[in-house]
Amino acid sequence: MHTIDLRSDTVTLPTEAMRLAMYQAELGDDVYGEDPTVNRLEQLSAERMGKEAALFVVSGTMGNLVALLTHCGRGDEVIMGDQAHTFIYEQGGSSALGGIHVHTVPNLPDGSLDPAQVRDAVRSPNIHFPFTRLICLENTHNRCGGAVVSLEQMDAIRAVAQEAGVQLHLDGARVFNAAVALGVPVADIAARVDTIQFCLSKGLSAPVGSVIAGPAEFIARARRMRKVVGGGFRQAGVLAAAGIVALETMVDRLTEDHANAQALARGLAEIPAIKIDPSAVRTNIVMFGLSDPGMQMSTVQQGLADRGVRINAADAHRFRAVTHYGISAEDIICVLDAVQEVVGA
Ligand code: TLP
Repeated sequence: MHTIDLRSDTVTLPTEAMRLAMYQAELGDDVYGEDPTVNRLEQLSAERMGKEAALFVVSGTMGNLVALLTHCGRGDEVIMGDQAHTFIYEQGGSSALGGIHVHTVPNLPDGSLDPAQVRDAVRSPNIHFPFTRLICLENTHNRCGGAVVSLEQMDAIRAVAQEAGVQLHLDGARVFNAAVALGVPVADIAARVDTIQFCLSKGLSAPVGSVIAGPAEFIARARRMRKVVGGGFRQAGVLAAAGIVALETMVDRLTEDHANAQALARGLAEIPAIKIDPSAVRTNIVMFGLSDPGMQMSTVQQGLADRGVRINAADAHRFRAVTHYGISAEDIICVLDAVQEVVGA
């Protein structure tokens, strides 16, 4: 049976061109700064982001952790959305390993933060309070259904950060999806923040890796932080090679994933047992629920799995389906047939 795996865009496999580039990659010891392929990926990433420098890391989680550890010392505070991936899905790593105090403000359903609430959350100088050092945004926003935070919404938070003398970091795990959806160069998004973390291993289909980009002085300190969390990864050019192919060849095709997500959302909206707002689907993530509260999500998930369709539950009320390289328009038709069969039964 052909499996249609919509659990995440992290399940993407490297392309032929990536495998070839990995095989042929020129390598060296990256801890000595001598892996030419890693150096090329870092330079290309910095250029694409419009930043001075960049650092290759193992994962998005490591990228956010290293960025937060570099921005904040023990007892410093970071403000982020209460639906942020960094808050919910990264084991509280910045608190556990860095003693960083996380202060959340509610995410709005469109993935943005209310500038007034962020301004109120910034601490005034007072012996009772931690120092606010950093604000984090996420674009696209995972738990808000792949929502795209607009440049204007980012500018509003940037203004708050600048006024408060606080740095701004972006969890841009899917920032290329945001750029494609907004129709702007990714550097226009990165220009709104001091530092950014983006993933090569999601929609861009590289097997492993993320990149942090920012000022050269920040990246030099982040490189030390990456080492101390075990991220000095030697002949990493074998992975960076795939990342270069990802950046050079896999960005423009994200429009296909967005179109497939749209088709899935529109199709689901026609099934009475499914609860979905197709207009909320902007990129490659489709969140949907069940109209009948008596219907068990686990039963539906299993029914789909039995038909070769894999999806995850985002929470107790919503499924998440993610389109990606390897999911075709025909697959979407099969998924809709399977959903119809399972929930219509
Ligand atoms: N998200 C994964 C899971 O961890 C939930 C997924 O399947 O979506 N920031 C954002 C916004 C992310 O969505 C993710 C991964 C990360 C950071 C962490 O990246 P990795 O998995 O590379 O550590």
